[in-house]
Amino acid sequence: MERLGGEKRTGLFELHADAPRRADWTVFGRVPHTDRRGFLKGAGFAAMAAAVGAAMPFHRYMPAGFMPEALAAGPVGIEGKDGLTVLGARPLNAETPPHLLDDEVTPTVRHFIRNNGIAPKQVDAGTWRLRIDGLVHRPMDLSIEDLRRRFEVVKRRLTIECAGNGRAFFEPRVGGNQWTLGAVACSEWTGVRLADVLKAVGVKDNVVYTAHVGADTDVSGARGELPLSRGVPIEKAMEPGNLIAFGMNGGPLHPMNGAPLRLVIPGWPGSCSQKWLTRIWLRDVVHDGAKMTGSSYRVPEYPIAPGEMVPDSSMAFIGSMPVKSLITTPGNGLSINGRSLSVAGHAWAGDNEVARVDVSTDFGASWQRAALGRPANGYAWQRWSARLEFPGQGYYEVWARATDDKGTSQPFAIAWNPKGYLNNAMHRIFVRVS
Ligand SMILES: Nc1nc2c(c(=O)[nH]1)N[C@H]1C(S)=C(S)[C@@H](COP(=O)(O)O)O[C@H]1N2
Ligand SMILES: [Mo]
Repeated sequence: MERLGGEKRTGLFELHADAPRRADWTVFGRVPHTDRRGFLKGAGFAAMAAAVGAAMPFHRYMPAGFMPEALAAGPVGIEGKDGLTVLGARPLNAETPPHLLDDEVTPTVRHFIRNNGIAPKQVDAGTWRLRIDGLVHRPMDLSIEDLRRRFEVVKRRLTIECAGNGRAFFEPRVGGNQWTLGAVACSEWTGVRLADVLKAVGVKDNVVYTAHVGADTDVSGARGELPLSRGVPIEKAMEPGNLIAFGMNGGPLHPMNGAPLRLVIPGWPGSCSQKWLTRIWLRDVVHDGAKMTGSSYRVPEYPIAPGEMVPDSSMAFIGSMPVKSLITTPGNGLSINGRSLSVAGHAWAGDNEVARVDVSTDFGASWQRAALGRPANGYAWQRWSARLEFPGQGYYEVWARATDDKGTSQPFAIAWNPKGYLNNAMHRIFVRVS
């Protein structure tokens, strides 16, 4: 099996990911003096058969520049991950099908991956350094051991959701990773409080924003270009829920989830939680790093029609993520014989808490209140469950709707916005009863 994410990504797949046209020529040959692909034969034929797992009887009908589906999605696994759907290989992005997110604490193998660039190849937790500088009284350069020794080490279950989760359901379609439902996770993180470290360095009075720097590199390979560098207002940074994390679910961080050190800033877009963290810079202006400016992580200030464009000046910054829930049991499309069914899932609400979850089996005509657990700690998602009774056989949909403690509920339909953020429409699954 070809693998991504470790150092085992080799052969034709890697070539396809890095240089699709060159991969094409390698396999198919190249029509002399042109950029056109030749025909699959000889060594190319054998290489393709090896890569897709069988000889290809109809290879001569394959369109030019065509990547076999088997290479695009099929036999690609990610080292240390299980069951994730790969949306893209370079940068690597992969989400988790909802029924695999049923655990109260998301196992590391199921935690989604959202990379804007290329992860650092060699990381060493022993020599890793974190610099905290800018407008501080005592700049610091800390090893992970320093963090452990100097600050209280805590364990917290923290929900991270990508702001683009649900983008795939936008109509009209918008560019970017086509996340469906699974760019969310609640792992148990071990680390130190960001606030404790900021207090130790002494944040100056004129600081308004943090700026986060990681060790990943731009896909173009351009040196010094950060694929992502976000920050948060200093008030948000000082909240005790934020961690500088070096542990994940009792083990190390997965290489694609930011090993050996990352921020976890729960409740806000996942992009605030810088992976492969090397520097926190304290600034007296709103940070203007990669994906902080223009329309990035912004939604229109006023309601717009789907497809309508908005000037950047009328786009508002996203802070807290909206209330949302997932049905993780059962999976979509179950057939049952009885008349009743247990359903369960999680709900979360950005900086807020979830106050209630309701479920419907009649397309929202009536609702039944689900049992809802308290969060294990602030910013952990909350478990909900319900027992459903169906009146007779047929096709049903189960809808789940969470409401936060401010009284805001999930909408039926998507509030369309140009960048495809914040889709917290209700999750629906179908069930056939016979
Ligand atoms: N250095 C770095 N940190 C990053 C990113 C990145 O591309 N580079 N992606 C961000 C985004 S957009 C999200 S949603 C979260 C996802 O965290 P995960 O990949 O561990 O699930 O990481 C954030 N931290
Ligand atoms: Mo994200």
